[in-house]
Amino acid sequence: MKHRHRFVTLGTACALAVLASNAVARGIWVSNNSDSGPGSFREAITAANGDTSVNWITFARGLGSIGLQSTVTFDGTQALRIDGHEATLTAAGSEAFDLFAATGGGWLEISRLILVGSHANGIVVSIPAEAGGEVRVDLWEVILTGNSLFGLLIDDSLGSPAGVLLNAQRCVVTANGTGAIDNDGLRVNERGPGNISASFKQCLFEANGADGVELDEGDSGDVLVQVLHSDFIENGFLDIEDLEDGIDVDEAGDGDIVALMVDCRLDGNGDEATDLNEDGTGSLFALFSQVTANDNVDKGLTAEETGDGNIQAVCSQIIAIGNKKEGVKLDESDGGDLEVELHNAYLENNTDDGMQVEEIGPGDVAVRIVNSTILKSKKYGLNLTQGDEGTGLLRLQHVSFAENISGPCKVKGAEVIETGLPK
Ligand SMILES: [Ca+2]
Ligand SMILES: [Ca+2]
Ligand SMILES: [Ca+2]
Ligand SMILES: [Ca+2]
Repeated sequence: MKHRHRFVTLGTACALAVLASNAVARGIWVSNNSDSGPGSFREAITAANGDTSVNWITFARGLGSIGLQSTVTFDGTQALRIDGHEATLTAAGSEAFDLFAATGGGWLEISRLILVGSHANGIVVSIPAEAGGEVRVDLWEVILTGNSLFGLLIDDSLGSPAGVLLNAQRCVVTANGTGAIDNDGLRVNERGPGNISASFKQCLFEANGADGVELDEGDSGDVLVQVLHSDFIENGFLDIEDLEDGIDVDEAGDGDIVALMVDCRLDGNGDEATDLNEDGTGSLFALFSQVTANDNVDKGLTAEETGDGNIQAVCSQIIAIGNKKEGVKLDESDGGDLEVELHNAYLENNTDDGMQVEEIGPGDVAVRIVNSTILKSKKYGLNLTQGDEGTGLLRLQHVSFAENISGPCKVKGAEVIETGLPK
């Protein structure tokens, strides 16, 4: 598998937050790799389930692999910090069970733990129906690999009032979701009130059967996602009827999508590199910088907004080469405007338009492309449509189009202002 992965030494930036706010917090040591019994991980969790003052569980160094006979379930409501010290949890035998489950709705922090080879899910965090506020999950140097269903599932499908706050840093999520269709490397299902707030830093999502990451926010509430220095490579290959994406964000009902993506690579995914879908009332705000999306089986970078609300997107230093549909595609429909700026982009050899922008329903469209090159598209370099009432403006400043088979630009319903050519 091709990827460049970056585990930057952060020194003291580790900053695992101190969980314990009460003075009587206590911890339990995992001292052996038995499935159960004294000193085992299972026994430590059992103790935490029975005593809310247990706030941390630390594995001894060098425990190696722990073959579990069944799921280890934490059902306490307290915050819990688990430091795995590079221990591996895996399934002993062929029975299908999740390796680790948390069902109490407290703040869960897991570091340096490897979860591999479950015949079901790696980790499932089930949010209780009565949970409020934000259920927080922090992952630090967690490896989820070769689990048949989800690598990590955070499930709020009971529609709790709570939102989900997820921080993943320096995590590796690979080769999960190969046992059944629609099982992602990492999935958040959020229902009822509440936001999904997710941050991924220096993470790798590769070769997962469905999406690398899917964030699914179904009712009132926003999706706020930042993705920094992370790669999404060759995900979404399992279901040939419905190939899937590098990162898929679905927001429905009231609420916005706010997406920030910096220094990321999204290559060779089965469907789109990014698939941002904002539905119902609310807008989509996206800032992409230093993002590469090459050789994806459908489109490269895409965002779609329906219902009342706008798209505002700024894309700088974007590379999209060899995608099987458009390199960059933005669709805004129903009430609302579409505004996009593309700076220093290089779009080459995409099998549809290099960039396609469409605004349908009432609202204005404004596109500004600066210092960019769009070449060898199988259709147009740029295809811009103002579909209904509303103004349209396309500003091209130092944009080079070359060898686009249908022509450099197709513009419908928009005034074109072009200045300068690249030096
Ligand atoms: Ca909720
Ligand atoms: Ca929503
Ligand atoms: Ca919405
Ligand atoms: Ca709209």
